[in-house]
Amino acid sequence: MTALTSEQILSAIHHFDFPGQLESFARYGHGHINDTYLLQLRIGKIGTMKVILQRINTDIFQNPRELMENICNVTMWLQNKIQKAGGDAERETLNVITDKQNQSYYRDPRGNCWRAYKYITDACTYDQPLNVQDFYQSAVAFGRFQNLLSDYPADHLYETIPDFHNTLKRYNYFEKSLKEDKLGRANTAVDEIAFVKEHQNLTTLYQTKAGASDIPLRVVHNDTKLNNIMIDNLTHQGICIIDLDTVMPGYVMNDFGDSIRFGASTALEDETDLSKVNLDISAFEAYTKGFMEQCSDKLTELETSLLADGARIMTYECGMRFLTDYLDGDKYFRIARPNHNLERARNQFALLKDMDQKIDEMKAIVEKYR
Ligand code: ADP
Ligand code: GN1
Ligand code: MG
Repeated sequence: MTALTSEQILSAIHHFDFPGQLESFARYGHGHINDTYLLQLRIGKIGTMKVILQRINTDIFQNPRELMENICNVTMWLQNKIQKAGGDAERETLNVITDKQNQSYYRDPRGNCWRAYKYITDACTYDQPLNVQDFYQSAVAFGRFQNLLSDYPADHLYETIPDFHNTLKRYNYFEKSLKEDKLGRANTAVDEIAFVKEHQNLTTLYQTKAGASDIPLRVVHNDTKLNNIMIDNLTHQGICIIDLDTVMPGYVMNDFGDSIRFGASTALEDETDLSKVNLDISAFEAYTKGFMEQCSDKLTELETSLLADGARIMTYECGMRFLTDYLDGDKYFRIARPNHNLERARNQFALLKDMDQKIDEMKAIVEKYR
């Protein structure tokens, strides 16, 4: 995506009917995909209000109309259920703010697509859990999210990124990038490339253990990392699941696994000292407990038996995606420094190595909460 100027951002802001006067706007959050801004508005003399404005990454989400239709439908569904349960639909799910034409997003003359959300108040996102109890709470929230969408008609959702968690296709694409090696970077990632090849069996592990049709396709989030959940500042409960761009039919093991990949690591995804990167087994147990309490009754035996493998598969796939993007010239994930994607890949592979050591223990923990 091309860089944005302040004038372009201001012009986009003026196409939305936000209340009050704009006081400031600034880049916000640590997402790798969209451009997120926090807007501060002044209402009258003493009131203030915050709004989230995002430029949708249309290199990745190529059909913003379908993307926003998914998000509007899913958030309306959640708002209904939350209200029926006596909850606060303003805080417990995203709320889209339409533009002045009452559209769910605004396309500017350059083709940039903008959307706005009500700001979730009194809550934060974290790149690492503060403690095991908070991580447990995030599992409860993701398990509940799974539950609330369990009867959502999957065929009403567009596939916003085709084959998003098709690990085998991701592998094939990795091989293609490696063969092309457009930037001549392959010789700087020899060990990482070998690691991906050695773990190739993970690309079809679900299918090896089960017939493809035995694993149910469910409406899942598909990007369940900890910084996609707002944690309430006071209660420390997971109050709202955000980043709904990839809500589509998928496997529940991947949602479970991606949360573990990100939140049960002893280090940040960006950590370069690999001696610090391990699977925190007590965090794994806390997450498993919270998730299973919320939705174990909905899962088949097969799904439950594959949850721990889901963590290995998501870690492998994510590392492979970072490495592929490094080979491709950093076109997908936002980077902050050269080699960032290679470093991220190394981090994921260090984590996977530790998971490989601990997989029996992980499976025993899942059994305990079955
Ligand atoms: P990306 O797809 O780039 O990860 P996200 O939708 O996850 O974008 O947003 C990036 C960050 O912005 C989140 O991690 C969160 O900190 C913040 N954020 C997004 N939506 C909201 C919201 N409605 N209220 C408060 N913070 C938000
Ligand atoms: C991206 O959008 P964000 O930052 O929450 C990516 C995920 C990766 C993750 C790795 C749409 O998530 O698939 O697992 O980075 N999202 C998309 O941190 O590709
Ligand atoms: Mg995000």
